[in-house]
Amino acid sequence: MTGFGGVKSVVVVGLGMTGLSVVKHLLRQPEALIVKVIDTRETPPGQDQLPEHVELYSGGWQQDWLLEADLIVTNPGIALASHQLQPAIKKGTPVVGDIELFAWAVTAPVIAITGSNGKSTVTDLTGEMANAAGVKTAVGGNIGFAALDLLEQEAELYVLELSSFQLETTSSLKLKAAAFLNLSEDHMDRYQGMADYRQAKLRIFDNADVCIVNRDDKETYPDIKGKTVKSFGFDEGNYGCVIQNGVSYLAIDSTPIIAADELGLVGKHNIANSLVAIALLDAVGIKVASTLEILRTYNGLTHRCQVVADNKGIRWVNDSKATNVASTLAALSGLKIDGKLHLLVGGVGKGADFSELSPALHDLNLMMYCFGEDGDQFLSLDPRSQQCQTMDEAIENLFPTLAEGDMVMLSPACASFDQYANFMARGDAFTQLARQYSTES
Ligand code: UMA
Ligand code: ADP
Repeated sequence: MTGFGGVKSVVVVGLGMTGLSVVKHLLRQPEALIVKVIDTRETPPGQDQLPEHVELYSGGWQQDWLLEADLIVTNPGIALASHQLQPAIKKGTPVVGDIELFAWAVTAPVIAITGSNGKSTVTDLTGEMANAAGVKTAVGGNIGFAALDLLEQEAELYVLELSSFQLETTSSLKLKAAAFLNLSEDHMDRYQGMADYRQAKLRIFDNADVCIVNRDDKETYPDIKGKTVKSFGFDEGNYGCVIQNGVSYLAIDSTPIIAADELGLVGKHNIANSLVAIALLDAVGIKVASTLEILRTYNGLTHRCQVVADNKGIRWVNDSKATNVASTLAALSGLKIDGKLHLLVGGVGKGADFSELSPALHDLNLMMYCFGEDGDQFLSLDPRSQQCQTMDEAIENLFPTLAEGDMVMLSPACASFDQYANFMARGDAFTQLARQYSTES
């Protein structure tokens, strides 16, 4: 199935940003589709923007609607394995996501990025570089802008961040180039295990002309033979690093492109992220030389290791986007602090094993504050920890102990849904507290 042929009634499961974009897209179709929405939440986000003539059932499932539908479109937050979807699936009703609808509609070339960490950075950077090269590029997907809404922009190139959730319900997205950045434990409350999670991510390569993989993480390689594979890594090789006269350069096939020290982004993981952006653009024929200025000036997205206050030698760092163990590990690796690190962790753990953090914590002069639903799971990792109900309480406790050279960092290794609408709201709350307290110091 690659279009709406024969479809009369569509049920959208889950409203939010995705559901709204899907409804708008369905209503734009010439087929005069009958659209209904189900959301299991009592007051779904986006309800106020739903056109009046679209029926909404909220606070649970509506089996009759599902069984009568010709097509079901799910929000990425709804697992395909949800038992409530099974009767319709058994009946043969197709279940797709918003990215599949995007695939049916898009006419310009598409690039996509998946992985456990670094997706948003690579997606945004790639979009900025492509635009700088004069290609009108639209950026969206899991990064926080629904893919279907991008179609209104009539771009020459689309760059999509795709989550494993979105890939589960996508089967015909043709990609000029696709990157699988890395695989580390995340979303174990949704998947049976790592193999299951990896298979969802590997779907990005199903219809990709060029597959970009991580030489340091073999789990990112496609299982299927015969694919065009290009790789990135810190050694020489397709997209890699070379040292000339003692200077480390990012390189294509061992030809230096830009010195690592010239990058606007900091941290070893961002050398990898920059190499992926270069690889993706190279795959669609965009000359890297025309994008180098962006690599020099790009300094990242909000909520990712961002210094939000710096007063009297005390830095406050918002890394709210660190929603799993590997991203918090990346934030801790190579940290340079003269004083003490006050690390704020906790939230919804998604079934993760946090013990991998222990060695990284051990080497740091630190105090750890553990808050939220799964905050208690961090207490046993290091004796220098304290449990708090909320992030506000943690900051209230640590503030009187701060000294010059210290850093206060929110890098929670958890999702935010227990106490905040999303990671952005959590990061904004931290930023506000940081600015308020740092001017008091
Ligand atoms: N939910 C229900 N019942 C429903 C519908 C949703 O309980 O009927 C729950 C889901 O469990 C879900 C949560 O509500 O976890 C959030 O749903 P939402 O309505 O806020 O979703 P959208 O606004 O449509 O946002 C989604 C992505 N959210 C998820 O995949 C959970 C956004 O990624 C994405 O930016 C947006 O579509 C546009 O494409 C966010 C995310 O956290 C940033 N993604 C995960 C991640 O990056 O780890 C995958
Ligand atoms: P995602 O969209 O996959 O969540 P982001 O680009 O938003 O990724 O970065 C989230 C966090 O992950 C950052 O705050 C950083 O600490 C960490 N991170 C970024 N890039 C990488 C990478 N290539 N490898 C490991 N961790 C990374």
